[in-house]
Amino acid sequence: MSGRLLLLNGPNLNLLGTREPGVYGTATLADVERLAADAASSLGFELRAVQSNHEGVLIDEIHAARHDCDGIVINPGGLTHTSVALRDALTGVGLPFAEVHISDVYAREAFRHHSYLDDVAAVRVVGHGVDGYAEAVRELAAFLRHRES
Ligand code: CA2
Repeated sequence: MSGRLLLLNGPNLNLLGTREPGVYGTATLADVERLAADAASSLGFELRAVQSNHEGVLIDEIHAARHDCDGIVINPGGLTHTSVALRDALTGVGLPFAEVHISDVYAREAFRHHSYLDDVAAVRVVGHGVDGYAEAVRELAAFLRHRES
């Protein structure tokens, strides 16, 4: 199967590789986008990568994806734990999506344990570091392939 995936990174993920290496590692956002694009291309998918610190921009990108993407890989950052609007955008467009978290949110503060997306995500990869993005791409591609057959 060939197709296109949207990779969305939410607030503060532009800081990857510059601070908190003990929690998020040393890879930069550019490294993450490259590794996800490589994983996608090895499976015959193109990948468009967008990072934004603004909830509305992320929602606009999700809406636009319904015209040209087959699925979405998203690390919503802190919006994971707060945003009904992001959930509504994802369920509204109806594209299958993978929720990724670099850190193990369940081993951190209690406010990170709740996700507004966990019950509607097709795939979840939590706490596998930045390699989790490649894993999410592979699992989402497998989900799409299985759905097509
Ligand atoms: O583990 C993850 O990927 C998170 O989605 C990252 C969010 C956090 O709010 C979630 O609970 C878990 C925060 C992203 C902030 O990223 C930074 C990276 C480097 C330095 C500072 C922040």
